[in-house]
Amino acid sequence: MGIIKERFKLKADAANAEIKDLLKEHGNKKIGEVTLAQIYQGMRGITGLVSETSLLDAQEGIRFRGYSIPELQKSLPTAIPNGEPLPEGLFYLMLIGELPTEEDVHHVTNVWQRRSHVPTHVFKAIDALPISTHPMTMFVVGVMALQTESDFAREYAKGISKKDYWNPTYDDVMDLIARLPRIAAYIYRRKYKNNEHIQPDGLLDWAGNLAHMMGFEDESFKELMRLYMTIHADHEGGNVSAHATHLVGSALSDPYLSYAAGMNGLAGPLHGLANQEVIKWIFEMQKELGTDNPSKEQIEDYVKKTIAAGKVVPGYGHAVLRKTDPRFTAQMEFGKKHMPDDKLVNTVWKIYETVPPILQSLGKIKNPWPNVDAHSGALLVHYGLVEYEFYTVLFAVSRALGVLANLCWDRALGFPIERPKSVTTSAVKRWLKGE
Ligand code: FAM
Repeated sequence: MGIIKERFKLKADAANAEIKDLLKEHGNKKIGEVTLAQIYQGMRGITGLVSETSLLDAQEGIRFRGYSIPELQKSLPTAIPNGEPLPEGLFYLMLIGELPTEEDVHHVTNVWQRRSHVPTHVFKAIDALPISTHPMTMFVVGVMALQTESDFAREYAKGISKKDYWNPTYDDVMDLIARLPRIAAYIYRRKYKNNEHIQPDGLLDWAGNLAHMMGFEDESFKELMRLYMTIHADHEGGNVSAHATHLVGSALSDPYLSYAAGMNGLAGPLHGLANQEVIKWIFEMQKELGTDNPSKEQIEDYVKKTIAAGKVVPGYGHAVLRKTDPRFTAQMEFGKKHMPDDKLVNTVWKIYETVPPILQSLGKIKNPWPNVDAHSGALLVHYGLVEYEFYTVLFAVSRALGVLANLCWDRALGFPIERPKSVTTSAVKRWLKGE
C-alpha cells in the first residue's frame, strides 16, 4: 500500500471510531430547525451534510482543515522560494487532515505524474464533438470516457465488501486527479490552438504541467495556476458541485461518474460558469462604452443598466459568504504583485469599489461583495488566456481536489445513500391545516 493511502486509512479508522462514539452519546441532539421558507428557498442555512475537508465562515471565508488561505500561503510548500502554494499540498491537507512536509508534497506530485496517462479513446471521444462545443461539455465527456478505467466499478462488479469501498475509491481519485490536466489542456489546444498538442513535462508539478501543456511557459503564469488550483479547490459541502459529487457518490456511482455529475453543476452560470460571465460582462461593457479604461461613473451606470435588465452582476453575491471573498483578495494581491498597471485588472478593482454600494441599495441582496469569480478572468487575460469559455474548465480541474478528497472520506466513513424527504405544496397546505 502506498504511504499516503496507508496514512489515510489510519486517519479514517480513527475518525470512524470517534464518530461512532460521538453519535452514540449525542446522536439525538438537535443541530437546527427548518422553516417552511427554507425548503422553498434552496435549503439555505439548513445544516444537513458532513464534509470534512473545509468549512466556510460567513465573515472570514473558507478554511481548509482549519487553515485560511493567507495561512496556507505561508505554510504550504511551494515550487519556487516565496512562491504560491503547491495544490498537491492542499490536497494532502484535505485528505489527511495535517499540513504536509516538502517530502509529502513531492510524493503526491510523483504519484500523480506516474498515474497521468490518458488512454487514446478519451481523446477520440472529445474529438467526436463539434469544435463549437462548450469546453465544459468536452471536459465532462472526457471524464465520462475515462470512466472505463474505474477500479471501483470493476471491484464492485466483482463483489467487494462494504468495508473496502474506500480502497478502489482512493485509487480512482488519485488516477482521475492525475489525468485531469492532460484532458483540460487537450481541450484548450484542440479548440483554440489548431489542435496542436504539447506533451507533459515529467519534471513539472501538477499545476505547472497544466500551464505547460496549455502552452504557457511564463513562470508567473505557472505561479498563477498554482494559486488558482489552490483557492478554487473546495468551499465546504453544500455548494452545487461538491454536493452533486457527494450525492451521486452516495449511490455508489464511482468517482468518475460522481465527479462528472458535480462538474455539470459547476458549468451553471450561477456557480462556476460565473468566471466566464464576469469577463464577458466586462468585455461587453468596454465595447458599449468604447473604452478599455472605464471611469467609476461609467461603471456605475453600466451596473445599474445590468440590474434594470433583470440580470445579475456576475461575480458578486454569495449564498453563504457575507464579506469580500478571501479568494478574491488573494487574487487581488497576486495582481498587485505581478501586474499592478494592467488596465483590465484595474477595471476589476474599480468595479470592486463601485458595485457593492449599488447592490446594497437594492435592499434584497444578502451579500453585495465579490466572490472568487469576480477576479480570476482578468489575471488569465493578462497572460493571453483570453478564451473565456475555457475558464470554468480550470475551476473544474481545481475543484476535483476538494470534491474527490471528500469522496474518499464519504466511502471511508461508510456514508449511506442520501435521500432527504420532499413534500408537495398540497401536503404543506394539509400540514398547515393540521390534517
Ligand atoms: N446581482 C444582482 N442581483 C443579485 C446578485 C447579483 N450579483 N446576487 C443576488 N442578487 C439578487 C438575487 O437574484 C435575489 O433576487 P430576487 O429575490 O429578485 O430573486 C436577491 O438578490 C437575493 O439573493 P441572495 O439571497 O442574496 O443570493 P442567493 O443566495 O440566492 O444567490 C448567488 C447567491 C451567488 C447565486 C447570487 O448572488 C448570484 O446570482 N450572483 C451572481 C452569479 C455569481 O457570481 N455566481 C458565482 C458564485 C460563486 F461563488 C461560485 O459558485 N463560484
